[in-house]
Amino acid sequence: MRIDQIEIRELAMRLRFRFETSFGVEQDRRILLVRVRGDGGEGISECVAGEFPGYAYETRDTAWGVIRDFVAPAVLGREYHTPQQLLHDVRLVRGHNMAVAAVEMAFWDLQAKSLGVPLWHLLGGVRTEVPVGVSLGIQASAEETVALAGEHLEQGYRRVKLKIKPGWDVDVVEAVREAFPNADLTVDANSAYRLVDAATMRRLDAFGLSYIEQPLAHDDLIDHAELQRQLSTAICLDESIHSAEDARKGLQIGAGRVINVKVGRVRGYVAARRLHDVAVAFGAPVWCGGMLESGVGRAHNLHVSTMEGFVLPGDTSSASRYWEEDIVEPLLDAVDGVQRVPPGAGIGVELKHDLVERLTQRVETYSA
Ligand code: OSB
Ligand code: MG
Repeated sequence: MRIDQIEIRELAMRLRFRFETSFGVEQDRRILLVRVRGDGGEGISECVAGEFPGYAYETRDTAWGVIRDFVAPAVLGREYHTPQQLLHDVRLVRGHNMAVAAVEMAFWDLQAKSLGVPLWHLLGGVRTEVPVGVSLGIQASAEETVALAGEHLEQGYRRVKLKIKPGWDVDVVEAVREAFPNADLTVDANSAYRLVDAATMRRLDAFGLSYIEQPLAHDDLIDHAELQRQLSTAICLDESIHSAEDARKGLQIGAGRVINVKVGRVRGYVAARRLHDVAVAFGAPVWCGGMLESGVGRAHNLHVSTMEGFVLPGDTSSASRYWEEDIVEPLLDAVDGVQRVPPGAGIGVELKHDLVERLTQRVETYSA
């Protein structure tokens, strides 16, 4: 099909909670929606670049500029039968994976819709129900964290992930573990530690965590491998993995034993599926990470989670946790800790157009 038009739209949405991590605090979110039109149809995706470059160097503005100046000109007016052909035309754009992924993912949605099948069919998914966990930000006290973890376990979440940073780690994990001896618990440091902090990480071994997510630098594999040798708990890599090749190298040297897959971080579904296949070959479980998405990104996350190797609960919790009102129908809420993959064609959700218009801050359309 021929790519006729690309639209980028920025929405202002406000989270129902303040989300604090080792790299900052977020509550007001800017959501970038990308639409790709061709053959009379339309595909949509959400670009997961943040407002502040604290998780990755990309931001919503760099992503906007890269799509406008480099991705759109390379693909508009071109005829594609596969996403691989589209990716070939943007192969010289180094990095900026979240920007490239947004266009690639919208193309997959467009293709699935034109075939009248759910996106997960094209990905070769094997399940329509996805067990989910929850990612809890840094709270004001350990007591509040215990209470919040309890509420979410009560709601059926299959795993609770606690954000940690130096000074907010062993004590809070100990308190939550003591309150919930059998819960599936994990922590995520978002790169806040260095190898000299290995003693603190080793203390976490006492709490039976399923993994410690990205303890060390965002661009490191070597020190993670050294740390993993010193730990019994598995390390899960997030920020350090930008491709299937990164996953291969990380697993080969033992930098971790689990991988958090974010389709945007790795440049799209083609790369995510390749990464998934690498992880399966190494016997390493993967799971779908979250970036505080609206229903568009959340629906995409549910589709990728249908692939066989996604055996651990993802950060794909209920939309109504995040938003007073989400921008899509049907509402993507978990029931008893399980999200059903929306069964419609493509990503299976429809935009609430009036609400989207009201939330829109800017929109630009590029045509062939
Ligand atoms: O490290 O997984 C992360 C949110 C923003 C940036 C990075 C991360 C996160 C989360 C939240 O952990 C997951 C979610 O609920 O969407
Ligand atoms: Mg993470």
